[in-house]
Amino acid sequence: MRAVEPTFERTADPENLQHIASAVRQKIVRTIALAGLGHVGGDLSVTDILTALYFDVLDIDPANPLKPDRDRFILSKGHCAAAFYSVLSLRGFFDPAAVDTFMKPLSPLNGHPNRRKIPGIEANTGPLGHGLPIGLGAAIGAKVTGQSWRTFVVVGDGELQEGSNWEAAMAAGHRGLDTLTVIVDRNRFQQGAGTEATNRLEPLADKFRAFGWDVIDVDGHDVGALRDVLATRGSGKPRAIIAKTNKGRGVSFMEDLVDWHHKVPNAEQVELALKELAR
Ligand SMILES: Cc1ncc(C[n+]2csc(CCOP(=O)(O)OP(=O)(O)O)c2C)c(N)n1
Ligand SMILES: [Mg+2]
Repeated sequence: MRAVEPTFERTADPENLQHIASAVRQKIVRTIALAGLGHVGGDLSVTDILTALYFDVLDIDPANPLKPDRDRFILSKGHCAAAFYSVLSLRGFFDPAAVDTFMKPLSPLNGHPNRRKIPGIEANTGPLGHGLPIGLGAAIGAKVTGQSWRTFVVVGDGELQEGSNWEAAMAAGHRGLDTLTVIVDRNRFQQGAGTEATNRLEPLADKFRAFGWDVIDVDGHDVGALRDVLATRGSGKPRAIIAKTNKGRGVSFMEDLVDWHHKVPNAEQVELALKELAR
């Protein structure tokens, strides 16, 4: 029988956060290898963002996932469910061992997150382009009821080619929703190619600014910098954090290679990846 997997407490210490991110990455690689399916490239690019949010920034309680004044988090790039489940379980929302059932028949841990099946999930995502509109609704709800909890949405960069994002961005700017933060996982790749070759996003910061948003650039793998920027609140405007990341971050033979969007590592590659990630 396998040893009980440790979970981690909330921490503001960047070194601790880095240690947790490394554990999350190892769990992602093991999970995807076991399932024989998944989106390892985007999972490894979003890991530090999720770690900063779940292990420090978000006002949440794993023992009471629906506490009314919780911060709301939406992983709009729902194909990165293996990263989300790894983080939620290591934060204590459910047993980390359950992640071994990812995508197995009858498992609640589906390929895309489902709020009816897993505690801590706010919105069902997977079809790209819906997380920001849902987050907009949450932030409007907070504003009209005079509540101060925050809403965070993580979107993929390729995902921003969906027009629904820009309708939501326009409405959020118009309403000055300063409790709303979108984090763009700017890994420069989508499913089969680079974003700029497919449907150019740049100048991305200027686009958000034109819609009435504040924009902050950050190294999306500097977990301490991420926590610092995410912990501060905006004033009068919604915030877009453009997090510069690498698809496949942390595994030398996956980094910045679009093939690893949803390729699955073989046994030898898993061993090598885990060795690199444990450093
Ligand atoms: C509406 C919609 N179209 C297509 C897909 C299939 N799909 C899944 S992931 C993906 C690429 C997403 O790229 P990006 O948003 O950059 O995500 P990341 O690089 O972080 O994996 C696509 C096209 C989808 N999930 N939803
Ligand atoms: Mg991308």
